[in-house]
Amino acid sequence: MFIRYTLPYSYDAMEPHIDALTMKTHYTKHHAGYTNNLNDAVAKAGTDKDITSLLSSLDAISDPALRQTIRNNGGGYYNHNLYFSTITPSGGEDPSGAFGNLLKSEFGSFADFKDKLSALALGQFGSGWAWLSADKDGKLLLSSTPNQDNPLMEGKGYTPILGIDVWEHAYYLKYKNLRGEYVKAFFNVINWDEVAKNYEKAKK
Ligand code: MN3
Repeated sequence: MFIRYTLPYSYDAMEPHIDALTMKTHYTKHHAGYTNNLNDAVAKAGTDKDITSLLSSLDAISDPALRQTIRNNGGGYYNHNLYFSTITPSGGEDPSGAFGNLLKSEFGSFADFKDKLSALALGQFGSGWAWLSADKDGKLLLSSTPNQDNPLMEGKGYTPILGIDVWEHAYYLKYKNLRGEYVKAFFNVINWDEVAKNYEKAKK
């Protein structure tokens, strides 16, 4: 049975960058919904794969409707575990250490990295995500996906290590149509220590 990531902070912890009602609704309604639907769907499919294997091998689910349900809700489950585990009330600093240096050497500067990831978040038409991912060799990739898709499903060996949720449910209560303001604010709550840990895990 898949269990949601347990929040180590309160719903109002990300104020003023992400408002408490959005956090609460996002976690207790949206994330809970994806998790429940995923658990129902894997019971029907009779699979006990872990979430990474499941999303990396969706083609193995023969029933097309069930495959789509697992894609949407398994993606939602995985993506939101990542989202909620890579934000912190004490964010806002540029990433330091080895991972900070890696971003600089890969993208020119942290500002350039931020511009590129933000552009993907803004350019994603409709609901979706912007991603920073890594492969087993430690190569980084920036991308975006629609719906609850993520780079695991693309089969190119990339694991997402940071995702910006640009579904309207992630920002509309506070930012309305101003997705750009939300994306800017999101950089104030990124937990770079966790992202760096995810990078190390992706390399294994
Ligand atoms: Mn969401």
